[in-house]
Amino acid sequence: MRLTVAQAVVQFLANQWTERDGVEQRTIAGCFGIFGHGNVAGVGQALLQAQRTGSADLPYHLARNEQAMVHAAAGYARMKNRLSTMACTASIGPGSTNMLTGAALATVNRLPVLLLPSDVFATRVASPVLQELEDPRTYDVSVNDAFRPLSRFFDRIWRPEQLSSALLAAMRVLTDPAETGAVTLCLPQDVQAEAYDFPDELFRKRVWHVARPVPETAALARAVEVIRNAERPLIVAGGGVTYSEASAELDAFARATGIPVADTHAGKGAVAWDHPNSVGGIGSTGTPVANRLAREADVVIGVGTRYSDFTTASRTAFQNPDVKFVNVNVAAFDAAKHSATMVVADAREGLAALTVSVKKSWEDTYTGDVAAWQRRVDEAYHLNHGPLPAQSEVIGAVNDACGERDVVVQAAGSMPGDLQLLWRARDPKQYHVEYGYSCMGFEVAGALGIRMADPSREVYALVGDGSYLMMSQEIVTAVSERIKLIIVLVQNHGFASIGALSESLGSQRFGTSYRYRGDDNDYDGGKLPIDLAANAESLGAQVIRCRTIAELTEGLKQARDAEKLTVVHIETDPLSPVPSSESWWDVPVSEVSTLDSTHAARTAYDAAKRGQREYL
Ligand SMILES: Cc1ncc(C[n+]2csc(CCOP(=O)(O)OP(=O)(O)O)c2C)c(N)n1
Ligand SMILES: [Mg+2]
Repeated sequence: MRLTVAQAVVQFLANQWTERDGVEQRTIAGCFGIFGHGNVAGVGQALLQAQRTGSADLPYHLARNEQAMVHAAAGYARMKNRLSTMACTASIGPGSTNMLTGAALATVNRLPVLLLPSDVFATRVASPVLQELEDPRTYDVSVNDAFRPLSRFFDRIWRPEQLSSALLAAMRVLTDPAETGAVTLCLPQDVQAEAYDFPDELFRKRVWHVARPVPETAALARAVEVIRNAERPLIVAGGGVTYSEASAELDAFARATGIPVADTHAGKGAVAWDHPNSVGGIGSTGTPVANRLAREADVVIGVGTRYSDFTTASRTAFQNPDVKFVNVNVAAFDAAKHSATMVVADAREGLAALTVSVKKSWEDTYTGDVAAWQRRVDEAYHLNHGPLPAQSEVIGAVNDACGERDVVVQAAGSMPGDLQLLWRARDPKQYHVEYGYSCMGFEVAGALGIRMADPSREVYALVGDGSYLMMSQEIVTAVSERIKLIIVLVQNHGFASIGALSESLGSQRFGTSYRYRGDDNDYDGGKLPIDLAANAESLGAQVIRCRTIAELTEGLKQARDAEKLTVVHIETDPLSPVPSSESWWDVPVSEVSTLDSTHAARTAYDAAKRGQREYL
């Protein structure tokens, strides 16, 4: 089949399918993009031809920022439990490097995205072309080499002959649950337009079976032995539980054994918040109940978790001197963490096979505490804080407004921590907090991808003013695509999160508020005359301005009933209180300083650091 390289890419992608548990879906459901001279006549022409002639089904979605379109693809992929994702085409130079942050986010979160950055001429006839980086030491480098460490598979298609094997490798990595992440195929702009006789077989329908690796019998026996002898076991449920759709198996295992289930950001909702064995989030932003159980645990059963520093409270969470880990994970890399007894397996298969016949009345050790904790959550939801409401009340109002299956989206600021602590998740796909890369600006773009992945669910993006100012332009994409989102814009004039962190580390909230520069050369000169609600309105959103929680509740109802994208704006008190996690996070404080505040923080830091340990 004589096609250009770009036409062949489009033709190929339209014929890729994933299959798990007998259900097939498109591996690449569509293509986000922004055109420039690097891709307009190559990939752009191929997408146009596919659309006009119906030769290939790969719908095109014009984004407003390349970083954001990768976030949208990542949100889409997470919502689809990594069984389907989107491709992203960008022009050469800045268009492509704008995708780097998105690539990192996808790879850190183990989410498949297919990136097609354009690249400089393979023939070099016109070098240096517009936006080409010149390296006097070699002509074999382009800005796209920056994707290498961020990608789980990276290739550059210098010649059409290289395309087939690269495409097949890309699909294998995207659909491998242990290896998946950003996959990058760089397409030089001249090669995109170059014709070649591709073999017909390249374009046949291909089905990529997404594996559910089963545990080795001997590994299971070792794991059962450790769990059987546990006195204070604790389950840590990570994102792998949700991706493998193992909620029923986790529920059965927890009920049968009575072992408490704590969750990470990616695992929240794997069992519902009011499940009899649920003890809420674990780690730096977890609940005091889960963190108390973690401190005492002698056996930690990590399922589908990569043990980030937030999960382990920077390795202070588990304080039992004899603590042992049993890790069920599809990736050996994660299963091996903390010298665990490794069960390398799909979470669902692993949990189903883990039959431990001991049941002690472990429930007695935590159900009372959980009930008391839930009363504290109720209080935080209804603080009556004033004059401006507290963020915890906003979270409560959104939690009340959310239907069982609706989705809340967040990524950075003070909200991920507050959500991990306070959110009551009822469905495995409800809590979409991107806390692997915690990337400001993910929220609106991610929400777009999430709603595209499942239009049957309302999507609530909680967006801080910092995140909003960094990247909110995908509101325009959503408006133009007629995709309804509910965006709750939380205005607190700067970084509540980093402000509080700064203060706790002796840095006095330096440089963390969005205010006028004042007399003492810091930003304490009063609120800025900015109106983010008006900004959102100008981008085509319907906007509801709320001053109180009662107004917010009403606004959220209206937003839910609305047909079009709605921004609900509320100002909150950045200093409002939240219950403590009774945990720690390692952020080093200056060892020497002429400031008393830093000195005091360093003393506290040194003391906390003594609780940090290796699990060997
Ligand atoms: C892209 C990016 N830059 C910087 C940071 C570091 N950071 C984490 S939270 C935060 C402030 C977020 O402000 P806002 O969205 O207003 O949330 P708030 O802290 O007020 O809740 C910053 C700068 C980040 N996570 N991501
Ligand atoms: Mg803020």
